[in-house]
Amino acid sequence: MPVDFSGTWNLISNDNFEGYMVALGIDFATRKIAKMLKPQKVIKQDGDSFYIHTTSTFRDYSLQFKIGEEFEEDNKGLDNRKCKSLVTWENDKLVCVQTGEKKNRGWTHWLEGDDLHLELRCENQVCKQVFKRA
Ligand code: ECB
Repeated sequence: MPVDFSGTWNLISNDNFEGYMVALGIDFATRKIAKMLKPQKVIKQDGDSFYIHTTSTFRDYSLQFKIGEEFEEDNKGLDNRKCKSLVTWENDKLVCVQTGEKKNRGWTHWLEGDDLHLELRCENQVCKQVFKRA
């Protein structure tokens, strides 16, 4: 059985989100608000097609992609920088490389027990988020 990330997920931990946001050049006032948030992720997966909607009381972000198909990502409401993104499978992990102005930008999703894990990378910063099923 292939991995299925589908579901509604609530953030339970968020390590070094501050460092990740600083690396992305997010201003102090926005960081202060953003780090208080407990975002929810809704993931809809149909084979290799994904829809990921991250919602919070402050801002929302949605993304649609297919594995192996590069797409333009606008990061609207986040750092607003455009990049070219490509998501691939690495065993049961979903790995996104975001090529653009920022070096070493990307993220990885995987399941561990009943939890959804997300590592967000930018330059030399790594943010680690864990979500539980809603
Ligand atoms: C959308 C909820 C967070 C809103 C934070 C608002 C301002 C901070 C600005 C930039 C910080 C950069 C990223 C925020 C962290 C999470 C949002 C989605 C991260 C992401 O790319 O998730 C992927 C993988 O699930 C799908 O888009």
